[in-house]
Amino acid sequence: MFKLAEFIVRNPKRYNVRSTYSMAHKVFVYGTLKQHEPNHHWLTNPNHGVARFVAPGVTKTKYPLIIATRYNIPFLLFSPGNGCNVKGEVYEVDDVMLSKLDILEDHPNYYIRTMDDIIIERNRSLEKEVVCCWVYFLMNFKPELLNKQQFENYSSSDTHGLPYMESNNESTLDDLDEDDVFKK
Ligand code: PCA
Repeated sequence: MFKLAEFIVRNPKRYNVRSTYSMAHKVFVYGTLKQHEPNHHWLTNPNHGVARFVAPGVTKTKYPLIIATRYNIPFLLFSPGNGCNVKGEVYEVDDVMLSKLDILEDHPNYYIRTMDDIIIERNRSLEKEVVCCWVYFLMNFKPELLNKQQFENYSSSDTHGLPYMESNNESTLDDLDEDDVFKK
């Protein structure tokens, strides 16, 4: 039964259905999940459910986007008003994909997934729209992280020289100690 439902969701035109329920979540990604970045394959893996690119987006509120830990992981620090209006990409995802992303981001132990306003331009029409999306933030972080270099648009291979390090674990965060980034 589940397999049939999944097939219908993946082939909505054939069955003349709109899969609005299962694609109910919008996620804004700003780090390794973006196109051409090291974890983008999580969004395209058919075993992870469904993700559909909606548009490039930018956070309505400014936040510090930093790179930290020995694995050079990008983090959006929950410090509204500091940093930049951060650039990223908005995706619509189904329940299965959202649960897979939560595993990668170790939500709610490491990143915390929170709703936030994202500004997008649809169909290059230049008309801006604000959409509410899930975003993976670091909360309760060490204040020293605010002294790190802050970015507007993350890329692992940028001139900062801090490329993201993969780990053998499903989530790289499994290899880290919590006190690497969190307040004691
Ligand atoms: N992955 C998530 C959060 C940070 C990261 O590397 C993202 O791309 O939005």
